[in-house]
Amino acid sequence: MPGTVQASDVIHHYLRVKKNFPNVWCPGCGIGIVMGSIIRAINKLEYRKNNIAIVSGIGCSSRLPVYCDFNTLHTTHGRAIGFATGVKLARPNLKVIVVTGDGDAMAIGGNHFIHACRRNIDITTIMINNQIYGMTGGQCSPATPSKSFATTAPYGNVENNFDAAALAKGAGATYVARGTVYHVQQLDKLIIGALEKKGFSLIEAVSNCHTYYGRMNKEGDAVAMLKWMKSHAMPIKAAKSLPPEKLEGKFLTGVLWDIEKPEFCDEYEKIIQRFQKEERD
Ligand SMILES: Cc1ncc(C[n+]2csc(CCOP(=O)(O)OP(=O)(O)O)c2C)c(N)n1
Ligand code: SF4
Repeated sequence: MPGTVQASDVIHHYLRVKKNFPNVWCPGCGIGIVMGSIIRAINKLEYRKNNIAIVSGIGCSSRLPVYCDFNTLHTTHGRAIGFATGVKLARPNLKVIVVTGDGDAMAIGGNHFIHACRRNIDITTIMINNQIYGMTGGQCSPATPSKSFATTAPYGNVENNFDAAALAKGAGATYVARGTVYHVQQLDKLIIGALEKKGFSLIEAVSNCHTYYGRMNKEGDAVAMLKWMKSHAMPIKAAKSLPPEKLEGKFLTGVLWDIEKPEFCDEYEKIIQRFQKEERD
């Protein structure tokens, strides 16, 4: 059923309520908030459910598509973008969305991630960044800040973390944005922007894993971690007019990068058309 669904019907229309609930997430986990944002964005854009494919790897974040009533693929750890690339090439008319964790996307799946950016294939990747491996018990990921604690870093992380959004921009993505699970209305808008963009888009959704990251780093419960997001996120537009000292310790949110570039499936189709024409002539 296309069209905007009444707010009271959204949960039954878009979620596999009877089949897959209750969910596996800890009470207060931010992943459910991201799921709400994705659903509201899809509802607002009036996409038909059957025209959407959501693909994920393995992790707490990657459980998200399991609960959603679209075409869904819950694949192997780190391989979501690889599977999604296959889906997009076989069915270019589908709106393909990847939901992944910072470990799934940046560690084991890092290579798939950078090359999907480089190709500029029309996939929206929503990377839920909770700064840790949640599902397997709180090990370090490439997003775990240096000096912070994890089960694999009981004396503090000695590695440097990197910025997934900056990596996506450098690797060739055309739309890169960052939001948080505290700033829900902004997150909805960023996801709408990403879905409307033709090309590879990344949304980094900063989320809380209070069960592991919060507890090990004495950042408190879900509410305390949400308050931290509120006080440390800085909209990129506001940041432009502020001196560096006011930006100390803050992270930028909003649309960080938005450019136009030829898209991979379109370019690939041109090659197919060219060879088919040559065969006919
Ligand atoms: C090939 C392979 N290696 C490792 C694992 C174990 N594993 C499952 S989920 C996960 C980490 C998930 O972390 P992240 O992607 O950050 O998601 P989160 O659980 O934090 O949402 C790991 C290492 C696996 N399932 N398969
Ligand atoms: S372990 Fe962390 S990421 Fe996983 S459901 Fe619990 S709070 Fe969320």
